[in-house]
Amino acid sequence: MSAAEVLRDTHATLDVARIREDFPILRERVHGKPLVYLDNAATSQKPHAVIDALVDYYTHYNANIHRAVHLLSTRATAACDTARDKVRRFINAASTDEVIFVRGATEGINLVAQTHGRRNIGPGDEVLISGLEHHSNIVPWQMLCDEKQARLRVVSIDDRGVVPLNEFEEALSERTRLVAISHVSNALGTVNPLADMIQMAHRWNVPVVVDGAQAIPHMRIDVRALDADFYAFSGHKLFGPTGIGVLYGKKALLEAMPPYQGGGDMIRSVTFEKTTYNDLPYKFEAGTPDIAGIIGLGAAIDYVNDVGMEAISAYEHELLEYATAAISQLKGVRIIGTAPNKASVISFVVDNAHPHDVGTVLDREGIAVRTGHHCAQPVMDRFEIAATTRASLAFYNTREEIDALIAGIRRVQEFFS
Ligand code: C6P
Repeated sequence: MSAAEVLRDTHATLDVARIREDFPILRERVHGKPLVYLDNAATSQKPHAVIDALVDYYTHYNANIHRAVHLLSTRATAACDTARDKVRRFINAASTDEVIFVRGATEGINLVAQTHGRRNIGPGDEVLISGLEHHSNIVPWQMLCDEKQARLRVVSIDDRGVVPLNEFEEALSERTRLVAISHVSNALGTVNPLADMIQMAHRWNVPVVVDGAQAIPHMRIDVRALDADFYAFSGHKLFGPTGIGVLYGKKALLEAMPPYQGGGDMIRSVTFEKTTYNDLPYKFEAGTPDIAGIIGLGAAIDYVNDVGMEAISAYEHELLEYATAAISQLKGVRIIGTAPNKASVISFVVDNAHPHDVGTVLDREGIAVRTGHHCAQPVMDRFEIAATTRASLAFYNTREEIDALIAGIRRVQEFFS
């Protein structure tokens, strides 16, 4: 089905009024106004299905996993196994061995840096990133490069917030040992042409780590179609709980990597002389995992599957276009990040008003946006600004909420004129 067809279909299938009833928080009032939640890139709201899954676990079968034969423990273990398979199917991984539970995208990227990175990167080698990256996909590589006397090489973005593909290709060389790239920028919303980038890197036999934190809630991810070597994301941006995330890795790469942390569950046997490690995926999951988080993430995936990812993408695309057109018409407001392919994020600056003040005025109107550098300071530097106001969308947002945002921005302008 073409995007246009999906879009037409969406109006019939994506019943946003009905969907909103699944999210109890959307009925909250803020400063006496109905909540307009446009901070979904920071964290998304949770449907009843996720909240109920957490309550159900803690109420009926709270127990540690992989450690006991009693009924509660076997039930909790089975629920985590089921959730891991839900993740596998959601991202189309070949095996559950390739799905590592971590705390979030940040921990997933650090895991790769500290294991694969420390083993494979040496003096003079290069790690290639882009100018779009979140601090989580910069600092771990900086730390690694400092330790190994390697070089962190950056492909700059253009005035629209696009990573020029030719410059990306030219930056690859026999010195490149790893590429780390975001799928979608959290500060600008740019969607990178990931499949092309991965192909280019693979021509040099360079593995690619994808920061998928901002892509996973908005588009169908197929790690095998992308041929991604690693793909990290956070559950809380996917309508699941905080504290749980996923690192996908190709099995051969994960098998060749040393463990990240030592402790319970990641071992097969321990003596004071020698420890042998567990099989994948447990080799990378030391200690009691976030059991409730894993179960909640599984429930979030079921929920998203029920709504339908294609319908979500099409609806959000339409909403983003509506919001972009409306904001573009406001005099004295400049959108930062005008890539032709964007997802869910609109960053903007308002003349004569600091983004924090914009955020504060909008908050008084019940509108939640994020203001600041969005943990992407180099992106702000590139545009020679300190901060932006960022509205970020989810499939439960509506055109009426965008209208409320526009009215809120007008109020900001009145305030600071
Ligand atoms: N961005 C935002 O408001 P964690 O904190 O591990 O769940 O996700 C980190 C992360 C990594 N990469 C990208 C592209 C991200 O957007 C984020 C989180 C939030 O934009 C909080 S800073």
